[in-house]
Amino acid sequence: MLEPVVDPAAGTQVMGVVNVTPDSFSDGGRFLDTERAIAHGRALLADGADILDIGGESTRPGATRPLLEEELDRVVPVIEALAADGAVVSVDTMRSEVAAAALGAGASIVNDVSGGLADPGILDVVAATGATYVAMHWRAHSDRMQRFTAYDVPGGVVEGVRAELLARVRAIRAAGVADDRIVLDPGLGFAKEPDDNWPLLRNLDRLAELGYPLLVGASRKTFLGRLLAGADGAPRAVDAREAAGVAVTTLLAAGVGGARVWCVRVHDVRAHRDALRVAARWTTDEERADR
Ligand code: PMM
Repeated sequence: MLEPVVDPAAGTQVMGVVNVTPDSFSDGGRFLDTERAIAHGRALLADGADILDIGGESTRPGATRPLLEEELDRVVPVIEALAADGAVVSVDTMRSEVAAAALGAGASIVNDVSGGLADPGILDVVAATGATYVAMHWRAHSDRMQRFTAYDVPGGVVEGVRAELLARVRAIRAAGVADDRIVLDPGLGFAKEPDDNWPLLRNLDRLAELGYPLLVGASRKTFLGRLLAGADGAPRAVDAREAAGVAVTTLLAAGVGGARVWCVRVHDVRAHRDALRVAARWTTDEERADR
């Protein structure tokens, strides 16, 4: 059985994103994609990542799903190499077969953006192995999730997400996953209008009340692109949203959402790590040692 990954006493963890998806600028095939992803993971470790999140399925709005075999071919060799380097590895998948293969290859966390809704068998894999399980709030696959952005309940999106996550917690526990292996995630950008993400960030305490550590993925998301839209209304480009994501991390670390966040899932690890260092130093009384 795997040991739990979450140390409640540790500071905010940084999860670096390693997307293993085909590079449209290269015709080098699978080998180059694999090598590039491994090199990227090593660079994120050097930048201070605590965890590497390795995924072979894009979940950006509108994305279509890869075949199972494609997803396995993408992630397993990358996980093997980075786990052999000693990295704490998370697999970003909704499929039980991929979760099982990833755990066999050295991963210790299953990051399931569907919270067990896409393939309920994934919960049995997690329970049998003792893996840590990140359950994100989700309503539908990415090619149609933006049709499901209505939260017609008292309290709106915050209470809607809370209730739906609580239902997932019940299913996850019923499958035999231990409480100290469960992490919850509000699922920023998934079946949410851009303006829905802000109340979720502002009211993270409502999700923390469920009693599990929280993971938040704001990095490079559309809602930040919309916030930073130019005068013509066009959203800021994906690769120019990092500073806004770092601001989110800083505010989370300062507890502005009313809750401590266990982990942030980010692309530019060094920038977010720096922000967390500032926040930690700000709140630690080491004045004497400095003089
Ligand atoms: N976002 C994406 C993918 N995986 N996993 C978790 N737990 N939380 C997220 O917010 C999340 C995720 C999509 O973002 P990307 O396309 O930039 O990786």
